[in-house]
Formats: sequence, structure tokens, C-alpha cells
Amino acid sequence: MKESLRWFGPADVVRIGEVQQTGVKAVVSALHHIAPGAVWTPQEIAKRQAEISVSADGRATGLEWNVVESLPVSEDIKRQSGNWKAHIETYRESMQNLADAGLSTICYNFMPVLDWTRTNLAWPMANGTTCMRFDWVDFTVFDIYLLQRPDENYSADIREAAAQRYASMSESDLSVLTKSVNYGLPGEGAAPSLDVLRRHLSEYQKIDAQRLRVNQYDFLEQVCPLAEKLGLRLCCHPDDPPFELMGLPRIMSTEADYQALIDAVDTPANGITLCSGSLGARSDNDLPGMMQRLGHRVHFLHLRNTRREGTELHGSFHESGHIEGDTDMVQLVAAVLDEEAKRKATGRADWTITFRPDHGLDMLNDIERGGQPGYPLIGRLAGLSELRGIIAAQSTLAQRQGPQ
Ligand code: DNO
Repeated sequence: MKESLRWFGPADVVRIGEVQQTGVKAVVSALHHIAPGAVWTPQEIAKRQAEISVSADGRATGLEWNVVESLPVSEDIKRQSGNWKAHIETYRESMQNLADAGLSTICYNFMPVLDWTRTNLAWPMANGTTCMRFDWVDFTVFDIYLLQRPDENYSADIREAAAQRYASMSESDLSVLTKSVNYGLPGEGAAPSLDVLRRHLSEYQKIDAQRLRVNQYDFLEQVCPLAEKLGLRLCCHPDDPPFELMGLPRIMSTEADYQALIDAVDTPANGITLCSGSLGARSDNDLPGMMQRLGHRVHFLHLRNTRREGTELHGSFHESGHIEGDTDMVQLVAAVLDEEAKRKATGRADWTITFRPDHGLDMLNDIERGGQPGYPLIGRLAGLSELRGIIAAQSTLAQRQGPQ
């Protein structure tokens, strides 16, 4: 398992020299300042590679950019409207430029309008750390009272709970909620206003899950043959959270969704980003089992954990320490190591799977530093250390036992 850390480029409050100190050798990055649909030029790609290779004090970092996360799929492509055909061409051009620069793994998602969504980005835990949280009642407040979408999609219980919650919230609570739900990534520019968000939502009125699926498969039909030729592997990130929000279709939330994806365009270039945190927010997703059954197409791993707060399938949850949540990380890592052993035995060149410790808790200096939500330096390093321990222990035990 190859260790990596996500780095957002010069806009990241974590410096590349600090990434180097964590001991990882690989970096996950993207050109967030380039709008979806525009080409990633060889110059911009080379610039990011240079930024990754040298620290602010001129030290060679020895770090390599090895996963692109994400080369974004434009909303036009997701809807098959407007400039979608031109955007597929620019996507292919960016793929060519990335392959020419030596990159081989490209993560993307097919979530309409919103990427990951939380209702609180710094929820205080009892021991002074903070985490990100998704609370259904808060989310319903946002949807019904702030976005002012019709409430008929919610059950009477949730509507009642949201009415009470809304009545108890101050202006500042509401503004924190709005900022949390509508959060972007560094370099992506300002988050959309509520009016812009409403407009984006209305553009999906005629697109149901089935239509979105067809659009995704059409997109893959257009880009996978080139990916094969260039030795690139695409990998689709799951919906986060893995259920429908604001009436938008969500199609990458379950094992069945992923099985359908890999069956639809049956080529190794059409792969999976297995994110244990996103998928683990649903109680019917068995992460170690998914790794066992879909592992041959997993090109990239996000290892993190969540704690579900109730028993409902689509309930509230918060992010936990990497080995503390509902996903059994020891079993998941065991399944990853088994997959790697299988690949090695069959001579697959890509037998090592890159993972990054994702999210976790903001702790110690992370809190003063005030970085990108979900990307605390110390919190991720704590998670990485735990994962390293699991990997080292399992690898040693496997060696002792010898081939099965
Ligand atoms: C959240 C991330 C996602 C992910 C994209 C991939 O922390 O895992 O934003 O980068 O969905 O396209």
C-alpha cells in the first residue's frame, strides 16, 4: 500500500515541506484554480510538479505527484447539455497532458452540483478535538428554511424536528450552517450564493438517477479508450454522503452502484476510488466485503472513518478517528493487502494501491492553524500512523504464515 497525502498546492495552509516530514512519498493534488471544462496545460501541470518537488526553503522534497484528485467532470457533461461535447474533448486533452507528464491515476466524481456535504465543519468533541458532522435535522433546516425548497420530501417527524431546530437557531448559527453546507476547496473561488445554488438545482429537475447514470457511462465510453491507450486509470469517488440530497440524483452510493459502473464500461481504466468514510456513512455498505468483491478495479483508496449516530440507513453521522468508527479498518486493510497479493501473483504492474489518510479529527495545532476542513495536518498524520501500524502488523503476520 503506497502512502500519500493530499496537498492543495500553494493555497494550502499545510506547506509541502511539512508533507515531506510525514514520511509519505506520494502526493495527491489537483489544479483547483482551473475551471471544470478547461484544459490542464502542460505548463500548469509542470508548475504543480515543481511546487511539489521543492520546499519553501529550497530543499528537494523527494515527493512525487502520483494521483490527480480531481480532474473535474463539468456540470455540462453530467447533464449532457451546453458545452458537454467540447468539455469531453478538453477532458481528453487534459488526460493526454497528464499522461505525458508521467501521471497515471485520475480520480473524479459524478455528484451533481455539490461535492461532499456537511452541516458542521468543526463539531467539538468531548476531548477538545473537532470533527466534521452531518446532521439530518440541520440539513433539513438548510433545505426547507434557507434554500426554501418544498418540504414534501421529508417525513413529518423530520419536518417537525427541523421546525423546532430552526426556531432555536441564531443568525450566526444559520450562517455557520450555510457556510458548512456550501463549502468549496482552496483555489476554487467563492462558494455559490443561495440563488446560484437554486439555479444549479433547477438545472437538474429533468435528470433522474437513471439519466445521470447513462450520462456517466456515455462519458466513460468517450474517455476510457484513450485512458487505456495512455496507461491511465480513472477512478470514481463515491457520493458523500451516500444518499440523495436536495432532490439531486446520487448514483455512486452503494456496492450495486459500483458493480453497475464497472460492468457498464468493462475496462481496467474504468475504476473505483474506494472511500471508506463516504461509503461507511450507510449501514448497508460492507467496506471490507466491497474491497474483496470489487478490489480488482480499486485504483485509489481514501481511508477514514465515520460514526453513525442512529440506526436509519440515511441518518446523521460524524467523522471519527481513523480506527474508531463503524468501518472495521483492520478488516479493510486486510482485504486491501489480499488484493495486492492477488495482483502481484498474477503479474499486474499496478499491484500497489495508493491510499491517503483522509479527514479524521482536527487536533492540537490543527485548531489554531485553521486549515481546510477535513485536511488537518496532525489529525491526518495521527490517522496515517495508526494505518501504518495496522499495515505493518498484518504484513509481518502474513510473512510468518507464508503462502496460503
Ligand atoms: C472530500 C473529498 C472529495 C473528493 C472528490 C473527488 O474530502 O474526498 O471532495 O476529492 O469528490 O472527486
